[in-house]
Formats: sequence, structure tokens, C-alpha cells
Amino acid sequence: MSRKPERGFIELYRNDPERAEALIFGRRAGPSRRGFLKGAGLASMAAAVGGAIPFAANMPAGLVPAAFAQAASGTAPAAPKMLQMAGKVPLILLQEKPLVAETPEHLLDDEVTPTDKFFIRNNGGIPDQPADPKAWKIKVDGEVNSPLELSVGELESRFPMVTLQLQLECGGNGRNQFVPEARGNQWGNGAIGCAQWTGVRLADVLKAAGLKSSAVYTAHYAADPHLSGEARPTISRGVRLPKAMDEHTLIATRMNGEPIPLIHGAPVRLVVPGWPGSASQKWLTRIWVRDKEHDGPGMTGTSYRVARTPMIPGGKPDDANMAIMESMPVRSIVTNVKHGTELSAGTRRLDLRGAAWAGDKAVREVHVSIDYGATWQAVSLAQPKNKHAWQRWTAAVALPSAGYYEIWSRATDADGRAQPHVAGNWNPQGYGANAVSRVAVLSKA
Ligand SMILES: Nc1nc2c(c(=O)[nH]1)N[C@H]1C(S)=C(S)[C@@H](COP(=O)(O)O)O[C@H]1N2
Ligand SMILES: [Mo]
Repeated sequence: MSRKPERGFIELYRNDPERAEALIFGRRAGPSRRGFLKGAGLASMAAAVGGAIPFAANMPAGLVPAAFAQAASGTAPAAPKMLQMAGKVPLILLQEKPLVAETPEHLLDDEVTPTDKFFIRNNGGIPDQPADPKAWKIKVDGEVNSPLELSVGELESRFPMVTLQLQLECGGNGRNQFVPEARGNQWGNGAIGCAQWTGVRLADVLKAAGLKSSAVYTAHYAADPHLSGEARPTISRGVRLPKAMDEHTLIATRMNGEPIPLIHGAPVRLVVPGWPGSASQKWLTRIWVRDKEHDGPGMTGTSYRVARTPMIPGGKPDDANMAIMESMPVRSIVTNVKHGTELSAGTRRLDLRGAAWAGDKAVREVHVSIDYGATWQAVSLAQPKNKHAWQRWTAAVALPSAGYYEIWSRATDADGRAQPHVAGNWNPQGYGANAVSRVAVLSKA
């Protein structure tokens, strides 16, 4: 929607927010700053976003308009590179090796995420397609009375199969909100999918192996080769026993009614809903039950860890202050309006659809705002299909006149915790950024 790339604003904000603010808002930043745009600053902002800004008076000082802050293919700054892959719609390509690709938020409009729209997150290589999927074996050992070795065929015939709609979200979802930039793939909010998964309960398998009283943690292993070529695990995470024993934690063999495709972990993977996706080991080969917190690759240092008490953004972490990330934070997205949409002239009503989720918790309410958070309107929020499924919502907003708007959505979890306006609790690898989501639209004059 902006006429020319305005990437400079974002870089400037990242590198020198005070100066960016002074330039854009036409005054010096500081305690005496005015909280809104006017005069030449407003005119240049309006020119940059391509239209009048009806609620400019509410625009917080220093706010980078969403039109600049996020990439939207075609019109906005730096169109992202898209992944072209058989069996997938074009996804935003974040990394080629390992392959990492995000679902554009406006493609997450289905209640059940279709497999061709599901995001991809690999840390290593991709194993070969198993010749005989039913013969693939997984081991269960460690703090158990009778270690098991089960083929996928045995797994499916020996234990009850359940089908659930479960959200799978990368621990780094939303990472691109952090300032300064955190290390890792710069995800928007699209490292999430809520597919229908079929499999056996991990709890049933662990019970069959007979847990010893010393069992406190799981450790997950898989067949994906390490990118170094060395024979060591790409990633090996685990969860505390109560999460492993949760009836929604599955050893899954089917995704959306079909055998799991190779890219998503064929023939068998874990689905540990609501916790960082890295716990949901693909191409699963072994579950080692441990008598202490697991310390495999991805469990230590700053990996999948957040700060217990806030640390200095960009600063050096204190190991003792880093805690393993467990349930993911509350988040919402708009799924039917693409960021950067130009609405046809005269559009005064916008129907919205979206999704909201909150790790192990339910979402209590979602609100939307079109005036930079000055006023909020409650949406109509559906119950989840089952626990650990996301919740769909709908709303209609009235646009008072032509111009540039940002649709903000903000979810609140069952404990009353809402998405913040700006990502907080900075941590080196960028987990848990869940600021209010923003979609820019331009209603043409
Ligand atoms: N074996 C294996 N399992 C893995 C990974 C991996 O690199 N190797 N990545 C994890 C991460 S970080 C995420 S977010 C999810 C992503 O699952 P998806 O690619 O099916 O969307 O898989 C997890 N399971
Ligand atoms: Mo992830």
C-alpha cells in the first residue's frame, strides 16, 4: 500500500528509535513529547501509508505503522521469498537449510488447518520416506519396568486411537516483534497450525511400559540427520511427566485423516499441544524416560528458555534466570484480511474472522480495535472443538471514512492475561512475543 519501500523507517526504529521518532513525528523525543501526530509529521506519514489516517490522533508516539512493520507480498516493503513445494500452498520461506516456512496469517482462515497450509519447522535434514511405514519402530526405555519396542502397526492395534484437533505452535512464533532483534527465524504470527491429529495417547504407552517412581521427564529422539553430517541428534527435547501424561499428548500417525506426510514427521510424531512445537518430535524413534530434567540439544542454555525476571533487552543472559518455556502465551490473529489490503472505495464495514489460543489455557475473550486501542470491541468467540484446539472468532467493524486503518486484535486468556501492546520479556532466542496483532488496510477514497 505504500507507494515506495519505506524499509528505512523500520531499520531506523530498530537502530535508533529516538531519532526515528523525532524524524517521523517532527519533534524531539523525550518526556515532553506529544502523544500524537500532527502537522508535517502527519502529512508525511499519510503520504507514506497512502491515505488519510482517520484515527491519527490516537496513534501512539513512536508507533511504526503496521504498513511498514510487517511484510506483505506485492505492495509493502521487501516482499518475502515464498516456498514452492509440492503439496503446499506458497508459504513464507524463512530458511532453506534447514527448511523453515511460515503460513501467511491470512491463510489460517480454516477451523482445521489443511495440511497444505501447515507451517514447516525443521532443525536438521529430512529423513527418507520410510519404505514400510507400519514397520517403523519406536523404543520406550529408561525409568520404566518393561522397556518397549513397538512398530507403528503394533502401536495402532494395541492402544486406543483418538482423534483431536490440536494446536501446534513454534516456541518462536511472533519473534519478529522483538526489539532489538532476537536470534532465530524471524517469524510473524504464522508459526501455528491447528490440524486434526489421530494417534495413541502417550500416557497409554507409558503406562504399558510401567513408569517407575523415579520417572520425572521424557526425552524425545528422532531420525532426522544433523546438518553437520555427524551422527548426533538434531534436536532432542522433552517434557515434565504431567504433560506427557496429559490425555491430549499424542503419538500421532495421521494428520487430517491421512498418514502424516514426510515433511511433518512420517510415519509417527509426537503432538504436545500448547507447548513449544519443538517438544512435538517428528520422525520419532525413541522416548527415553528420565529421572531428571532432560538435557538434550534444545534443552539447555538459552534454547526454549525465557527469562524468569525481565532481563535487559539485548543484554547477556544469566543462566540461573532462564526457565524452560512450557505453556505458550495467549495470542490472536485476523485470518480473513490480508495485511496491506486495499479495500474498494466506499467500504465502511469490514467483516473479520480470526483465531485465538493460549497454550494449555482457554481464551476467555478477544477484542478488536481500529483506532489504535482507544476503543475496543468484543468479538464473538467460539468454544474450542476440544481442549488444546484454537478458538475461532468473528466480528464486524465500522470504518467511519476512507483512509488508513490498523485492525488490532487482542486476546485474553482464562486467567485474565491479555496480549500486551508491545512484546515484553525479551530473551536472547526470542520466545513468547505475543503483542497485539496488527493488520493494515487502506479504504480508498
Ligand atoms: N525430529 C524433529 N522434530 C521436530 C523438529 C525437528 O527439527 N526435528 N522441529 C520441531 C519444531 S521447532 C517445531 S516448531 C515443530 C514443527 O512441526 P511442523 O514442521 O510439522 O510444523 O516440529 C518440531 N519437531
Ligand atoms: Mo519450533
